[in-house]
Amino acid sequence: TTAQPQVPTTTARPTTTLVTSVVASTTTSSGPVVTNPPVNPGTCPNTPSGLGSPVANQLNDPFTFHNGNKVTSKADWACRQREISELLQRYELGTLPPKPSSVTASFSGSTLSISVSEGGRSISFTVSINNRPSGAGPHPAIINFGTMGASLPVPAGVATINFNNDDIAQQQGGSSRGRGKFYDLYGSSHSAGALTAWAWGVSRIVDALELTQAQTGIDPTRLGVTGCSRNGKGAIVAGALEPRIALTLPQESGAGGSGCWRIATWQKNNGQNVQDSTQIVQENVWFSPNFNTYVNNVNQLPFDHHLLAGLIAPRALYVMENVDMEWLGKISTYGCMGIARKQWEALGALDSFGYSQVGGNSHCSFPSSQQGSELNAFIDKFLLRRSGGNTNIFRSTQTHSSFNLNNWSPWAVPSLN
Ligand code: MCU
Repeated sequence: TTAQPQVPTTTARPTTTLVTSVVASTTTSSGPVVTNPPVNPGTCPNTPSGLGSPVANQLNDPFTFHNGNKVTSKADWACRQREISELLQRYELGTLPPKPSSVTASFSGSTLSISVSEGGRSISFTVSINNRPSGAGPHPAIINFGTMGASLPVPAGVATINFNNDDIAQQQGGSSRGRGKFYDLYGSSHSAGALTAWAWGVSRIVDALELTQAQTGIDPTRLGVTGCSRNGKGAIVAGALEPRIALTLPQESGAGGSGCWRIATWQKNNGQNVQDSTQIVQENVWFSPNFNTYVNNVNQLPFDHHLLAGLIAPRALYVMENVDMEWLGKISTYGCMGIARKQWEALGALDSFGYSQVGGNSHCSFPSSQQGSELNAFIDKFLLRRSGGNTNIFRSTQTHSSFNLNNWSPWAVPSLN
């Protein structure tokens, strides 16, 4: 039988989180460098086993540990993020393996080849790096889920890296469970769902970019990640699980991405045709099989996807949603991200958070109303590191008057230092 590594998140979080929170850029440009707060693992409380008390008609308090202690500082917040990651992996996403014992890379033409070995097994995969800006660089890049190119407009000055995520973990319905290069390496019964396997793949791309910086001219500290729809779910999970991603850009990710399970269930109970947890695990293999136990009663979960997003805070997140797509859970993503935003508020980092929900465009065709003052503002500030442009964005073209953000988040928002 295949041994399944069960590595606690506490060892899986790369040491790259051990950097200062918000510091001025040392490069020629003037925009901010925003990273996660420092982690001192020895000071983090142990996470009790078990689910804890159910949470109904509201979203879980980001600022209370699973053991009941309050989050009162940025150091506490870093510990709480480790805990949330561990809980998400345990009950929903499956285990994210730590960095493998060997990762090597080479770059030729536009192809970055990545080889990974662990426990006597090896895999290799390639990504293509396109639209590399001229000039010495180093240049920022956006990792795009899928081989077709980004479904949002990437401005000049930013390279695109096309990641064939289906090659790492398939998403062809139930029968594709455990198929793909991640499972060739870790075994077909590994607990990770496709979203976690893809995040692992993104981490290996970042490893490879760190190794080949002189050849590619890509700056591994200025990476974005994007994808639309199912691949948007992949983008937000990659941004959450990989702290070396500077800018996370999920497009129309909907349920299982920027939506919250509890709010989708509430919408469905109100007669709306939204994707919920019970349906999503039957449609595809995005989540761990462990999640199946909880999909009929999501109130048991010690998290929801506002806390998945909060793993990114205070790094930059710009969420794009489509108000015309009921299935994606338009109230769910609005409510989930409206409440997620309070984590950036607590960290004094609202300039790193955007949520924008507009309509008039078909699914995954990017609307121009989100381009100039929103997407470009985020890319300018966090990838091109230019100052200027408002990136404190929370808007929808619809008024979701049936949903009260504050009633669903009755807990206090501390000011963390
Ligand atoms: C929004 O993402 C998914 C959605 O979860 C599925 O239910 C639907 O079938 O496909 C969407 C998608 O990926 O569209 C390309």
